[in-house]
Amino acid sequence: MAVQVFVALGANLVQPAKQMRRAIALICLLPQTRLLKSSSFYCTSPIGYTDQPDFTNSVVEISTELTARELLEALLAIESALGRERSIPNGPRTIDLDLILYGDRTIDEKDLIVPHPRMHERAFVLVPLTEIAPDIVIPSLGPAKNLLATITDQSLKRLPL
Ligand code: PH2
Ligand code: MG
Ligand code: MG
Repeated sequence: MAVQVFVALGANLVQPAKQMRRAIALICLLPQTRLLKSSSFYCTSPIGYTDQPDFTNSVVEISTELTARELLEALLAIESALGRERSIPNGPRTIDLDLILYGDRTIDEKDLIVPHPRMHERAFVLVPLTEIAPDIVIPSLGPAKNLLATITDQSLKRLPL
């Protein structure tokens, strides 16, 4: 059965917007998967480890028959194909693809926690998410819009298409 899934994209190295477009094109090629919606791209200040370039962030909605684990593996393979290296945790990257919501499921397994454990405190996820899914509810946490309203200190700018 197909499940509605949201994936958050982020990049801040080597032409970030180009990396994001490539990643979306590769997501479209995944088996048993259809792209439903793609948000605007946003320029966002780094959260956490701040000594790095601004990020480009977006969110896509897909419909997939892949399991959450299969999709996670596929997203990691796309990250590798686009040259992702993991040196500094939360540091600069050519592409980061995070499985943030898998239907209304809650998953807590090794390397696979859904909803993404920090998405509710990150405007760079919630703004593009509510752009394409204004009424989305995050399991156990409530409407994404209400969570976004509590975040006041994170700067982000929508990029022209
Ligand atoms: N990703 C992180 C840590 N900090 N900050 C912004 N603005 N955008 C990101 O995608 C991001 C971040 C870890 O994945
Ligand atoms: Mg991430
Ligand atoms: Mg990640």
